[in-house]
Amino acid sequence: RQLELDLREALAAEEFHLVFQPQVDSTGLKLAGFEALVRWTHALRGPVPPNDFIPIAEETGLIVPLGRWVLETACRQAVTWATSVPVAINLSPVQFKDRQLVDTVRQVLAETGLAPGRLELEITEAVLLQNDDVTMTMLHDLRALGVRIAMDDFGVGYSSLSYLRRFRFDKIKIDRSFIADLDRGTDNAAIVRAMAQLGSSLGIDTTAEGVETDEQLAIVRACGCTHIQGYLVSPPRGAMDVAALIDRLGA
Ligand code: G
Ligand code: G
Ligand code: MN
Ligand code: NA
Repeated sequence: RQLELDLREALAAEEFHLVFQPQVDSTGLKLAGFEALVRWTHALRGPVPPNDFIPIAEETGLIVPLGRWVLETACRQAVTWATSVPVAINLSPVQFKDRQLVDTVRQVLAETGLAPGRLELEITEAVLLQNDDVTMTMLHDLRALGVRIAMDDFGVGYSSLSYLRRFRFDKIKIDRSFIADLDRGTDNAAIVRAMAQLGSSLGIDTTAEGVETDEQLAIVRACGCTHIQGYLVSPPRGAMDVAALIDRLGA
């Protein structure tokens, strides 16, 4: 497939860049971190959505070098920021098939000088679905490096609750489908409240993803979500705009 061939060359051609979306605490709306998201601008096709190329990168294994580039670039940019909030990156389940993953993270932290506590790794339930000892050992080894581990897209998988039992996450990110549905009926608020209470009982933060309106903000705050992320605060922005976001949101 053409996209696969192009993907192979895109890394060398520097066609990727990162955008950063702020995460803020739900009461003061003060900066609490940034999530880095990869973007691909194809020389001929223009922007290619991650939902189109990430699956191909996963099928072909290209997600391993691409993921390393994301990690390196996010860390290198985060050390230049005038804030000490963490930067979060997304890790694909396929990256856990790479036995070098832990070493790569250790190396990149050493090379860039980013404090390990400022790196957050977002994983989805698909990682834990590979319920094998190797994956669990890798998660514990990553944690031992001092990085933070967040459960992304929480609530939409098969057995979210059992995964919380298997690994002590630093953060739960409530999938944005729950937030989008808040305007439609009170059951959805009850579910978000239950997830926030779960986080609170476990002593971990809960981030409501995809908050777009003041009404949604009011509801997730009342539900007890500790943090929010979404277009209401800011869409993901290029590296050049991060300084302005830090100024606007404090840190
Ligand atoms: O940024 P956007 O909403 O278009 O991202 C679409 C999907 O692509 C999301 O599920 C997001 O987690 C994923 N994604 C974005 N950047 C990365 C990345 O660097 N690595 C991986 N594995 N997934 C990413
Ligand atoms: O799967 P993950 O949570 O990593 O995906 C994050 C994606 O969600 C990013 O691609 C980002 O562009 C998108 N996103 C962030 N905030 C909002 C929002 O408020 N509304 C919508 N629809 N998408 C959002
Ligand atoms: Mn994410
Ligand atoms: Na998510």
